[in-house]
Order: sequence, then structure tokens, then C-alpha cells
Amino acid sequence: TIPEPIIIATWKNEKGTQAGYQKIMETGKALDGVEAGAWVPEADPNETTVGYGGYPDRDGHVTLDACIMDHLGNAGSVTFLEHIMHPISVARAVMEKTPHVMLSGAGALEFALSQGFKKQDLLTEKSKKAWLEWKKQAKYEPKVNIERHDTIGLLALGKAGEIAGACSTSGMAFKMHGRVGDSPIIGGAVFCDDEVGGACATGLGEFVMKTLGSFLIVEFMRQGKSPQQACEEAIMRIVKRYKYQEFQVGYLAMNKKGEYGAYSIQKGFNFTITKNGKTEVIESASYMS
Ligand code: SD4
Repeated sequence: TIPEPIIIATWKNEKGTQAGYQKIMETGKALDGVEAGAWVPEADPNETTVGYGGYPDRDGHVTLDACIMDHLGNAGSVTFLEHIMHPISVARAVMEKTPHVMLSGAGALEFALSQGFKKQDLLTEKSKKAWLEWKKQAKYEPKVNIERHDTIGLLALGKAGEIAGACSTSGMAFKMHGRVGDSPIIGGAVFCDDEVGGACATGLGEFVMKTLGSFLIVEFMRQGKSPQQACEEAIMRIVKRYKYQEFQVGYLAMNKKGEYGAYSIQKGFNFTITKNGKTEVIESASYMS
């Protein structure tokens, strides 16, 4: 039996999952759902970790990372992209309209413009102020949890029960110019396999990249672990090997039955789920208490 359509997202992202769910109801497709879900924080100027209004790097540039993956194993991503409000849709265009998986920087921008995306200034007054404030001390200190919400990672099952995943971010605030995180890395921040399910990530991208977290979670589920167990094992990989005490990583996973799980290093990670038209924010379990 095919499970009910469902969409889940990292952090408190009710408007995102609702928009995504609505889209799945319209087109039936999980891929459309995760894209529509990412659009919400991307366009929100008050959301300082995704798209428009995202905090810039230390030189004042808002540089965006995003990726998307469908149930057929197709994938697209953009990294170090500037001036485009909806990087998730550029990632989808890379997937659907080029022979490549990833486009970066000036080349990604050029491609976006060729596809009709508009060039925009994404640095808001609010983000510029925060950056100027940061410059006074200029200390790079990734925050453990940014209240409200953060990088958006999404997983959905469409009407045919097919899986898709997406992720969009402006990356760590005040990162080095040119720094790319996990969010555009297929297998890092997002991985989907229609035989198994999918996973997505948020938090310190360097840890996620070094352990290829989302790929790892999907492989754990393939071996028979539940989404919850798989997320826990992937967090343990980080905890065993790296100095995790000051940092956060949160994982979210869903299998093909629509069962989901989440786990994080630190307390404070949560996620949002919309199913049967109902939306709920759930606190994740964590390694540290
Ligand atoms: C990154 N993973 O660029 C992203 C940032 C993030 O919560 O998720 N922050 O490393």
C-alpha cells in the first residue's frame, strides 16, 4: 500500500511544509513539494540563514548553496551562488536542463540568468547591520542553534509514494568568502533512494561533509535500521571522531513507509511535519542532554 503524502522539514518551518504539502496535493509530485517548501524561507527577509536576507560571508556577500534529488536518482545543485532568490529552483534546473549535477559561483549565476532567473540584491538592511556588528570583533563562531529556524532540509513522499529531498541555505554566517558547506553536496545534506527513503541535514556542514551524513543514513536504513536508529548512528559517527561539544548537527530521515526519525548532537533541534493536512513541530532527541 502507498502511504499518504507527507512532507517533513528541518526546524520550525510550518509555512514551508504547508506550501510543500499543498503543492503535492496539486501536482502529486514529491519533487514539486520539496521545491515549494524551500521557496518559503528563501523569500523570507526575516529568515537570516536561507536565501533573501541570509547573513553574508565575512566580506559582505550573500552566497547560497542548495541541492535537490528525486526518486529516480537525479540530482542537481548550486554552490557559492549570489544574487538569486530561489537557488533551489536553479538546482532543479541544473538537474533537469544540464548534463551536470553541480554548478558553482559565477557559472551558476550565468546559467540561472540564462534560464530567466532575475538578478537581485539579497543583502537586507537587517543582515547588513548584523554583519557590520560582527566586523567589530570579526570572530568566526558558529552558533550552536539559531533560534526560530535555520537551513531548510526537506523530505517528501508524493502521491505515488515516491521520495524527494531538497536543501537550501546561505551557509554559516560570516564564513570565509568562497566557503561551501554540506547543503549542496548530494549525500551530504540530502540523499534519496526510492528503494529505501531519504535523509537531510542541518548544522555545522563541515561535520556533515566529512561523514557524508545523509548518504550514511540512507545506507543504514537499507541495512534495516529505522529512520530514528539511522539518524542516531550517523550522529555517533561525528561524536566518536570530532570535537563536537560546541557544535550542532541535526539529521532528519524518512523511509518509504512514511516513518520518520530525527537526532542531533545538541538539544534544541526540531522539525516540522505536514501530513493529512495537519502540521506539527516536533522536538528532536539529542546526544547531549
Ligand atoms: C552549512 N549546514 O552551510 C549549513 C548551515 C546550517 O544550520 O545548516 N546551519 O554548513
